[in-house]
Amino acid sequence: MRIAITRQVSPAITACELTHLEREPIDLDLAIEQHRRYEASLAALGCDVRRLPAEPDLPDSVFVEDIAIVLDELAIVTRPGSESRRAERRSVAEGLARYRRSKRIEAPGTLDGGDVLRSGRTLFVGRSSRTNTAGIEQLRAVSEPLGYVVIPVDVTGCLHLKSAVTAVAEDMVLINRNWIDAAAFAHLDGIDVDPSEPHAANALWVGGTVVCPAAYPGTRQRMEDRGVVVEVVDVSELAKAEGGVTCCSLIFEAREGDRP
Ligand code: CIR
Repeated sequence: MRIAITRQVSPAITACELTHLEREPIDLDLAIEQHRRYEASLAALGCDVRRLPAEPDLPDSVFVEDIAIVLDELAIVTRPGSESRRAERRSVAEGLARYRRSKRIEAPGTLDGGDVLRSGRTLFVGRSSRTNTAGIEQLRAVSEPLGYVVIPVDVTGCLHLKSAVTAVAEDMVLINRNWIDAAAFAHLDGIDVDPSEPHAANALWVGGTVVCPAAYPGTRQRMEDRGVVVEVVDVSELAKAEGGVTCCSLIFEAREGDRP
């Protein structure tokens, strides 16, 4: 069974962290409705969607991806690079406890889940404004004994590694080469985003389908031309908070013995 951990949009989202975007008004009711439809898409793609308790006072708490890395063997609770997001950890750690044992990233390390892209047993990790070398080395120390290989990737033009590259099939990535050092992905098949849609590389591959924002029809066409099956969701309001489609869930396989 595939689990998708989510959390409802906080009414405080209007005070979210912003790094590369100018603040724009967010329609809260629409954001909540778009998030509900996003969850419905995940359910339709075979996920058992489980909502964490709401955190109404934490503006970015809908973006659960940044707070943990869930590997098959264990969960790693991150230490987000943005101090305002560190209080999100408690309830994420509690919510994951039934599925995995966990480790934590400790100071001085910082790591956002949005900087970790898993491809098989490889963990590409963005070195970004949110994730530092100490955080990457702690992730390496925890995961390499389990058989993972950690590959740091410099992120220059965007918030997280997964703002610029995501997996859309087993050996295929959707990529914006202008924002990262793309050399690490040279061995994988690549689909470049439509040049007029630089933010389109954040897509969510789940159950053989790629969930992609309605705002990027050119990139969607490029994927369909390559045989990728796409499901479109409108996440315009979450995008104003610098969030994409990977950010709003933690998706992993449940294992036998997990408590329901
Ligand atoms: C932040 O700046 O932390 C939030 N406003 C957006 C986080 C988006 N998360 C992600 O890309 N994984």
